[in-house]
Amino acid sequence: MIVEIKLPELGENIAQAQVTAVLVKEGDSVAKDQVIVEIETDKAVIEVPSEVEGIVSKVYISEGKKVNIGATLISVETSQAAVPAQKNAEKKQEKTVEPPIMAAETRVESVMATAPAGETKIMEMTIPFLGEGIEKAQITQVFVTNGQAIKIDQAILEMETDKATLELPTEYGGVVREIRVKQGDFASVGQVYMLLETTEAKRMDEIPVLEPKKDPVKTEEHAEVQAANTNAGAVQLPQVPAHLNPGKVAPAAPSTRGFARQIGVNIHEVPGSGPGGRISMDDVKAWSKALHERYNQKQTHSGIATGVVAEPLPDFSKWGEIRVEDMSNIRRKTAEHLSYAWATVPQVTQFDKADITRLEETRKKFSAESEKEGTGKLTVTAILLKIIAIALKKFPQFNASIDMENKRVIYKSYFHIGVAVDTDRGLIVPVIKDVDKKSIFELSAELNEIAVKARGKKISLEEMQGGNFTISNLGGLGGTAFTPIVNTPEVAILGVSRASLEPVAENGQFVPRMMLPLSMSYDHRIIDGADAVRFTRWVCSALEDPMVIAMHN
Ligand code: CAO
Repeated sequence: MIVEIKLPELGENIAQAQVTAVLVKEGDSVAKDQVIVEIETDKAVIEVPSEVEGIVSKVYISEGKKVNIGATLISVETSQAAVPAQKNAEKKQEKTVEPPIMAAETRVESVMATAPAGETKIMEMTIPFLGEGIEKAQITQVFVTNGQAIKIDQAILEMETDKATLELPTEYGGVVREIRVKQGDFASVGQVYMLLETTEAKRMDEIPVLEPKKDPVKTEEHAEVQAANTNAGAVQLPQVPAHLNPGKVAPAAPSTRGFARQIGVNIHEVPGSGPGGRISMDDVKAWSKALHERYNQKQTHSGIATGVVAEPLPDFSKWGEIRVEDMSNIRRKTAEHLSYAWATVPQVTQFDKADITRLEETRKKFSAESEKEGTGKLTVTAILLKIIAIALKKFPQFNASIDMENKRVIYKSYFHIGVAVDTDRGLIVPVIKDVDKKSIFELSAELNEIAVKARGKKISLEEMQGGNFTISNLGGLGGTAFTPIVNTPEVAILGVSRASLEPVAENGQFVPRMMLPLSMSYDHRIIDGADAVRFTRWVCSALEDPMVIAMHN
């Protein structure tokens, strides 16, 4: 018989929800409790399970559509006698005692409760794979204490790797028996951080479904990733599947999507091994590992020798008192990255000065409006973001990367710009995406937002990737000029120092003008000195006449 699966009650005042992923299609087998649809309300992403097992006979919804509570999502042809009357009664009773919102977390718990209860045992919880090339992380916070009851997906630790700060959720519920790390410790991947008393019930996304129908293409892709992991000699990274549309929500649990985001993996690129291409945590880890292996192989093949034998340090304590501290992960990564950039890129710095007297008048006028609108104060950095995006369009070799291994230049048609942010943990460079498509007000709001996030350790690895060019404005602090280091694999970086009033000769007389010093470092392998002058001059001309932005935008 046919059973219609409807959109359940989602909570008070929620009349409808948007479909973000349809995980089954007509003809698919579904198991009872298998997630069939993912929807989003203004409060949460919710997974809707099938109430019965059978074959999907019709799908009434599609991604992006809004559906009302009670609307039929799919119908399932089942051999069971529908949902037994007694079960219906139980369900009604459940509804009166359970909170109406069937959030992902609530569902996990309910699956745990109904999963075959195993014996209570003590499990050693280990630091999982944290991302490409990351072997250890510093524990910056421990959220739980001995004896505390915890739920699946609850954050246990906050850790700082050399790339980002991330929260480690538990994959099992239970009671914390022993916490083996403390704030400030460095913990290695694979190290036991907690003993957990648990019934070892399986996670929701690990519960096997009834004979899942596998998408043959995706299964092959997944096999390639697995092969890449085990065959270090011949790493073949699977092609990004063409049908994956980054605009859509990927078929993965919110916790899996969050994990991918935290370790800097684009979830849309990950081949899912589950039914209907559903992506598990293990799929994300396998994909990230394959990317890392390819990266390592490229480093070996490119034959770039950056290593210089380190001179041994003298014993400084011979000359006075000293204090020795481990480098933080961010400091270590910055040191490694900048050494690499300095040693491998033949870089030159072009200096110039822009007369921003007129721009300052305009900026101050609009800054008041911007603060009134709640988008924060408008600074020269936000205006420079816009100007640089236009300049990158005019000078494409500044919006490129060099592939020395294949002797190619990669030109990018998107305009993502990094902004160096000074934080108490060191330098962090979040990336503002699609700068060319945003207004200066929008850029100002985003700049304020990412600076706050970076300083509050809330920036994810994904938000620091994909930049084509970097702006480093030290002018808020002072200085007349500096030579920034190109942030590889980008090919240019703009350093900005403090604007000050200077006497400028005009019609035989000195007049006071507000001058902004610029220092643009560039990769001389792709950018010639004359191009550097043209680029920097163009940036100055755009700063000098605000109409230039309007004319070229
Ligand atoms: N000249 C003169 N004044 C400047 C200026 C400049 N180049 N740049 C900013 N200012 C002013 C601002 O207008 C603001 O003035 P008010 O307080 O009077 O409004 C003040 O300095 C502070 O600005 P800000 O720093 O808060 O804002 P911003 O948008 O200009 O910069 C950010 C944001 C994140 C780039 C900045 O805060 C920062 O962290 N800079 C350091 C970057 C860094 O460390 N680079 C080194 C990397 S190594 O190459």
